[in-house]
Amino acid sequence: MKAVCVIATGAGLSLGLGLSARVCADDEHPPGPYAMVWIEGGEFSMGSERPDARADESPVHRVRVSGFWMDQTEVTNAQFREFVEATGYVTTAERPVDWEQIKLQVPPGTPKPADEELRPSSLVFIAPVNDVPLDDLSNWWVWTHGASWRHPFGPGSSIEGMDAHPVVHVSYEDALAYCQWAGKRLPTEAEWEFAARGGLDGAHYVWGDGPVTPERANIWQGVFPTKNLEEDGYAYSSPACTFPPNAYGLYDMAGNVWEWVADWYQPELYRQRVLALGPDGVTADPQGPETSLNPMNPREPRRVQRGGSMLCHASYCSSYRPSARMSTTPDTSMIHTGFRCVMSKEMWDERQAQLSQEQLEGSELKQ
Ligand SMILES: [Ca+2]
Ligand SMILES: [Ca+2]
Repeated sequence: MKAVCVIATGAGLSLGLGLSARVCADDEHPPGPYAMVWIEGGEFSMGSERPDARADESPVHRVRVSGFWMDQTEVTNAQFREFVEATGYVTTAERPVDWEQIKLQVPPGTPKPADEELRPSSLVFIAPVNDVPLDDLSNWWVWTHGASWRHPFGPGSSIEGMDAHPVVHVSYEDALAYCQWAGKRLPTEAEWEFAARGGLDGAHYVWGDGPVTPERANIWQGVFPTKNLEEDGYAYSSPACTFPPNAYGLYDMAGNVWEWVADWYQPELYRQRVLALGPDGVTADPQGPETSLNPMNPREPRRVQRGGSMLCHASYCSSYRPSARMSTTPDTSMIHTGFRCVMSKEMWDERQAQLSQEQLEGSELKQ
């Protein structure tokens, strides 16, 4: 199979086949949606019980997913800009914090922060100068007024020249809005892990069981969080298609930016599946639980993110493993968080029918 990476410079919706930019060419499969890869469905072992896996990744159990199209890369700044210009969408990070929403997630009686603190903001990673305790994230996450997808480090910073980088500082709500506009959806957690594994069932990493090297993914080398050696060339995000794809032709399924998936987070999910179906049972096309369960704070619902980021290091989270699960509140935006979309065959067929109809109506108007 010959696959060519696409650095998507637009959503490519006007012609459906993405003729406005370089397109993923794959000489074995028919043309599909712009810059997307067909993932043939199948059955796989979801989760991990290896020593570095966390409790929420086990037990390993069998899951089957139906086929779907998946974005070849994380959604880029150029693609997200096209969406914003078409719709006028304002991201969560660009809006003032909604205290009425936040107060439902914090202990009753928590005083309202000063208006100053509720200004539009997002979380920026700043490496501390000296060693700090690893159990306090506030040592490196800085609530930065004016930080957003357009200004990743706050006012004064920009994404000029970064069209091919993944969009960051997007909330779950933002990711959902983009996918809906593009006629797509977020992948389920099972779809994401199936695709990330690239057919290497049970492997430790998306490239197999070989070691983690700076050539394979944009993660963190050095000592987290104080010293990033940048042996892979990047302290923060890297452009799409910089690192090799997995066996399905998908880029950055390990590292670069975290990717929102559709599901609510429940740490006991896999145990519940095995309890329901037995150890040999196969869960088919799981859509995730109905609600979130966050034992750390039941008032704070969380969605799942997958794939790890440029900030992941073996000593801290090693979340670039395909089974690793992260949970985050849907309104959170951070400098290492983005997403990619998927499209079911039905959605693609519907999209093509819609485009054909629009072209037909256009040609009738010209007559
Ligand atoms: Ca890096
Ligand atoms: Ca990623």
